[in-house]
Amino acid sequence: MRLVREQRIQRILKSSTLSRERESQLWEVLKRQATIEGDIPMLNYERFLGEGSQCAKECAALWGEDCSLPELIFRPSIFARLPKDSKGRISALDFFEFTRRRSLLLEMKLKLELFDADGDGMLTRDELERWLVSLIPDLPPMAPILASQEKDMNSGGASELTGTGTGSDGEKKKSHLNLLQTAGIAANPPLSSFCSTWSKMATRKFMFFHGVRGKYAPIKKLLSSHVMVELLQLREPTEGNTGRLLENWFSLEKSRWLYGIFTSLDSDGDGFITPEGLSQLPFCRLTPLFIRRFFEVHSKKHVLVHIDGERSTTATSIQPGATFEDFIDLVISWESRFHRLGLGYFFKCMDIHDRGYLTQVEVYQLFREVKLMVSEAWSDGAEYKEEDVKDEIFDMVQPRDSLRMTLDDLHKCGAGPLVVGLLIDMNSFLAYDQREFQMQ
Ligand SMILES: [Ca+2]
Ligand SMILES: [Ca+2]
Repeated sequence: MRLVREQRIQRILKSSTLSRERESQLWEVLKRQATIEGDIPMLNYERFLGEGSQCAKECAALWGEDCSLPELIFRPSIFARLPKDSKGRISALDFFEFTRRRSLLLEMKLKLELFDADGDGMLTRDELERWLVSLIPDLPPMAPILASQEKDMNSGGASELTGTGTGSDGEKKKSHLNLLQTAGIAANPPLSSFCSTWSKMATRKFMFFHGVRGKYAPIKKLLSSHVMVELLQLREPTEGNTGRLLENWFSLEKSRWLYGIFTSLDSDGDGFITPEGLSQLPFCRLTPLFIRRFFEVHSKKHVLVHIDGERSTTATSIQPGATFEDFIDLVISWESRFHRLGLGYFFKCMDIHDRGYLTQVEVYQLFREVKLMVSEAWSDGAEYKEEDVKDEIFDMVQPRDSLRMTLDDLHKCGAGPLVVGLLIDMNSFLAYDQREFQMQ
């Protein structure tokens, strides 16, 4: 039964995919049917879908019989939706781009369905990971992974396993490797095996926004997600623009950069970051109060930590420990503070008494920690008054109840990301303060 379903999806996929060749044929048909205005091919409704028009028929012939795409795009409602010129015509290029996007979404839908083993419209974490790995050949910036895998195959196996070595350092690194592998993470992995870490990080982002009880993600939600838009950006040529790639969660550059941060913060290599490690994040300087709350709310695991004493004796202590997944969730939330879920992640930590709202006292307490950090770093923190900052924040948020700020208030006011930054991160506060200074 499952095999029949898979074969059916494969068949539709084959007839639906808009290959490069089909793309150029489609463009040729549209140009032929269009009226050229200046240099711009334009389509009027008669040419688009009117009686006797060949446009829809010729375009539909480019796809196979199993494909429903032509029926979905050659519709009066689609013509009505696209921008018009003064003569009521649409740009052939706009329609072409629209068709490409719809075609890509249909292709993604079918590919996701291929991994939905029980056909209930939901994917498990494992299925999502496998789907993401299957996309790698279609993502040009991921080419180095494929090239590295091919090189390893030709040389008869994984050529580099950084982390192995000789002597006690080598042993320590080996045990680190084992611990991380137990946790499903490859330590300092060679490019060829980074694939698994990449797909875990990629899956984490989809699950953060669309996971149901952290176990399943509905295909419908995945397809309409802003996370999918970000992933599909990797299908477009980037022309070596590393800066742009570093902004994309799914790029190799970004995932290796983040993985590098985790391994450097996990200085003893046990697969966990302690509160001290988290205070060394390179992209923000979190307050001790926030860090304590992070471990209380989002990461409740504890680890045994070895501390080298003054006389080279080794003491141990039990400390909170954040896993790679905890770290990744923190980064996803930090980058998604504009989104209600990202904001909610931080709100839970800032809500010190777990009451669902922040009073003026809590905002005061939170900012006092930022001020202390500024004082320690620059010895001029005293010039900032907790009362003033607290009032400024309540002015920005304008909560419905003037004495209690809820997540709803924070999300609706539009200043949520800024408020979170001002209350938990010294760098955000200093950047905001500097901006005000420059504007004076
Ligand atoms: Ca399923
Ligand atoms: Ca550690």
